Amino acid sequence: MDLEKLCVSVLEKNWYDGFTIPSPKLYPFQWNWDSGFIALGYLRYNTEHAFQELESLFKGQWKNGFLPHIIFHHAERYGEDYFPSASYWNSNVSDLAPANLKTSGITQPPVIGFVLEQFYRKLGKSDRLLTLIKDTIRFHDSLYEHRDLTNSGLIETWHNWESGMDNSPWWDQALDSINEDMVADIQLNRKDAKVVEQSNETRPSDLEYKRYLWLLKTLQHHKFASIPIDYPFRFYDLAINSALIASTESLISLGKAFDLETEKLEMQLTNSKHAFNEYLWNADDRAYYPFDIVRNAQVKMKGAASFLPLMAGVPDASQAEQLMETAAQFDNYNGIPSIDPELDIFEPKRYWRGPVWINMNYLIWKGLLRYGNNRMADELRYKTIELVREAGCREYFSIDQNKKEGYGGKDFSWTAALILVMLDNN
Ligand code: 2M8
Repeated sequence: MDLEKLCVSVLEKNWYDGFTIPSPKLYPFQWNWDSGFIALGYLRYNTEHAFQELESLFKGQWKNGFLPHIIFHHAERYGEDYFPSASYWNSNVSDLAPANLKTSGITQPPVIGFVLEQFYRKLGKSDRLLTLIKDTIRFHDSLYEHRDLTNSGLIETWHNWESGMDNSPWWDQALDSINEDMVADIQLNRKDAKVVEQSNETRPSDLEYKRYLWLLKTLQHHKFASIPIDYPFRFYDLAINSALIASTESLISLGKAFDLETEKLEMQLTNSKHAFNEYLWNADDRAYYPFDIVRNAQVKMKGAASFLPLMAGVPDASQAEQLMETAAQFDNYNGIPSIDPELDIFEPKRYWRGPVWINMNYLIWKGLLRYGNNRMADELRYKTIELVREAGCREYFSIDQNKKEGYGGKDFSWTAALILVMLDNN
């Protein structure tokens, strides 16, 4: 089938009465950053769906502006089809959670701001867009208010699921500190391992899942609003903070177009960019790394998210040049691997521990264009499109250029949506 038609058919198949599931059976609800990418795809051919996608997402917004990572639409019927389920999350431990809609209690990289700038460029002003802009500003305010505990200018990540890169080796040391005794009482009812082929090679292990649930339970005990003093998982994550900065920048230009007050956003942008370079840039390695707040150290492993600051305009010209040289080390792969293949912990098929992801390739492509590196950008775009043409709209892919195969979920929505964007070359 023609690639464009294939991508549209995946999005149509996954459209559920106002929102899009990331992948049939594996992810049967609405996910936060997935929806941002998916809306970009709809913007190419169905702008009504693009609006509805984000409007459905914001139905899950909490009273303090927080935007959770999963919205369990129709939980009464399907709530148990995913693990951890709507009832396991039990977001209503917080009075701030919506009364009539179940959600998770953590968030994901805030991509919506820069997605909305694309809405504006394509469709101009509208009341619907203005409502989404205001909702997104409330979301950002909630992050700065509740997740910047030390006034650093950066947002803290309290769960590996928040980063979107769930089992990245970046989090190993923090997660390993949750020992087997601590998770002894945690029961699993995993659905993912039953849905995905070769799940023992592709999905996280049971012990890893128990640790994720230990973090969930601890946050739940604190109503998802604070952390205990000895909480082991606190990071300045690259994806969350890059997305936040790019989105803040977009909200400033949108704010100006809609005559909104932008002074606070401008202050947030300046502080965050400054702090990003202070904490996350490694001049010796010419790369950005996540920062482990508990252990007060950068986690020195390169991976696709090391290059996301480009699309947020974080590096200055000299840093950008060095960073793009570092990225060139990965020229011979199907895109930028989620973790450096030279490292021992690299795993070719396991989820975020090595393979190529289309959202990362897309965001890095945007970053390369932003810094005028059209040659690298064009190559990455071409490779990404050809990979999906051969392997289909899978969740993620082999890094090996001689093996264009995909793994994990099938009919994966953000792969389909972002390929539509890349085919459009815009
Ligand atoms: C994956 O994460 C979920 C938990 O949020 C899971 O594994 O069950 C990640 O790849 C995440 O980035 C993505 O948003 C989600 C849905 O596609 O799946």
